[in-house]
Amino acid sequence: MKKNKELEAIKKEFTAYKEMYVPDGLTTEEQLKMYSTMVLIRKFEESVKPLWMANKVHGYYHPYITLEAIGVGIISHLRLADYIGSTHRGHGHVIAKGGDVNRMMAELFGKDEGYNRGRGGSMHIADMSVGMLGATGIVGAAVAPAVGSALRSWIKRTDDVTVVFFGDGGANAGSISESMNMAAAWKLPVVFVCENNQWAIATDIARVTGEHDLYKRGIGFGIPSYQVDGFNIYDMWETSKKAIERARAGEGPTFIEAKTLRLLGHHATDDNWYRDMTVVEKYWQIEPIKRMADFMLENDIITEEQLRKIEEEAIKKVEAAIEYADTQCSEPSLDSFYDFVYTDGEIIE
Ligand SMILES: Cc1ncc(C[n+]2csc(CCOP(=O)(O)OP(=O)(O)O)c2C)c(N)n1
Ligand SMILES: [Mg+2]
Repeated sequence: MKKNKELEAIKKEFTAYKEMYVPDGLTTEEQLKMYSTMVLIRKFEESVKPLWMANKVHGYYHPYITLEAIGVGIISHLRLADYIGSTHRGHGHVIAKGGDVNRMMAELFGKDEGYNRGRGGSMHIADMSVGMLGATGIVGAAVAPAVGSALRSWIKRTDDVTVVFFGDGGANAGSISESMNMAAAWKLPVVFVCENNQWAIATDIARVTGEHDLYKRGIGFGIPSYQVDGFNIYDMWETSKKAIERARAGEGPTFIEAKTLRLLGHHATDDNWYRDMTVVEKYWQIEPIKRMADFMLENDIITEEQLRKIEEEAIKKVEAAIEYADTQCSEPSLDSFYDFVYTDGEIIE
């Protein structure tokens, strides 16, 4: 009873809340695939904190936990030849685009077999073989290069699309407005995805932004703009479909504000001490994985047995990645300390 009351309260207060339904054109197979990817991201992320506490994983990391529906919902529309630009909270984006969890884990362990030969850590994972242009520790910095990627696509007359993610804090970077203006004027094939979790470290969006419905910024640039329930994968999938089709058809950019609420701390050791936790706790009821699982069970899209199997497979993959990074990979040698700091002067055409 208490639970239902809380849910009703969330529906009133979280204005982006939308009831779930299966959008036209979304197959059961695709739903299961998206669900499996969300679970893999969750298991990967859950494994990192204890590894960090055990001093196996080095450097900062920012979990994508409870944001899974956003990245997975849109990236599920992308082809291998499409591109994404990411944030400092990018593990989920890499996994959804088809990145290799073994190489990701090796990177977090600082090993030579990692994506950046152990030099970059969590915030710098890139994989051009799957169209992952890169995560970045500089907030908002992926957006202008992503518009550059879309410009490349226009110049070369290819039909690939670039999707770029940034947070509500990042949204205030001036370069994002400049990039949106240029993309709109030139009708570039890019989709702007603002992951509005309403917090930028310890700063509440209400303290730094007059207009909290961030999708309205896109409208100012003449870009079709939508606010999506970021906890609801079906809503994210349906809106993203329109956005990707529009970009691929050469009709220009779309702005998606995926509204959510950050439920964990900003990074590994941030315990959210500056927030009212009674507000935060109740939102776990609508976290995207449980919500999708409950919906699929209620609508006979999945069985309990299938759910269990998906979870077991994800855990196995993550355990194998940890085993790989911990026991089969090597520390970069000291001799290679200065490697990759400077180029050898070769000019890449
Ligand atoms: C240009 C720049 N300014 C400040 C920081 C420090 N910083 C790291 S994460 C962060 C907050 C980002 O908030 P948001 O964009 O909402 O993303 P979220 O962490 O909520 O996913 C800040 C200010 C940074 N990394 N880069
Ligand atoms: Mg934020």
